[in-house]
Amino acid sequence: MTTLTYSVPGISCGHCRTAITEEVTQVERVTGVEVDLDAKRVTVQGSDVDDAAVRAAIDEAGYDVAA
Ligand SMILES: [Cu+2]
Repeated sequence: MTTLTYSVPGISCGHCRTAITEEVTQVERVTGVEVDLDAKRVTVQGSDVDDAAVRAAIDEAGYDVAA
């Protein structure tokens, strides 16, 4: 089980949460996505999840990962 976290400053509302969740959920082997609106953080769980694929999915949703 892998847990990856990403800081995404552009997150501001429920729409952001929905957009990011929909994209990241489609990444292979991802079993859970949490978007924390206050912390502006995305937490991804799964088994052997590809970090680059998650970053690409967040980008696809229209958001930039801070680091
Ligand atoms: Cu929003």
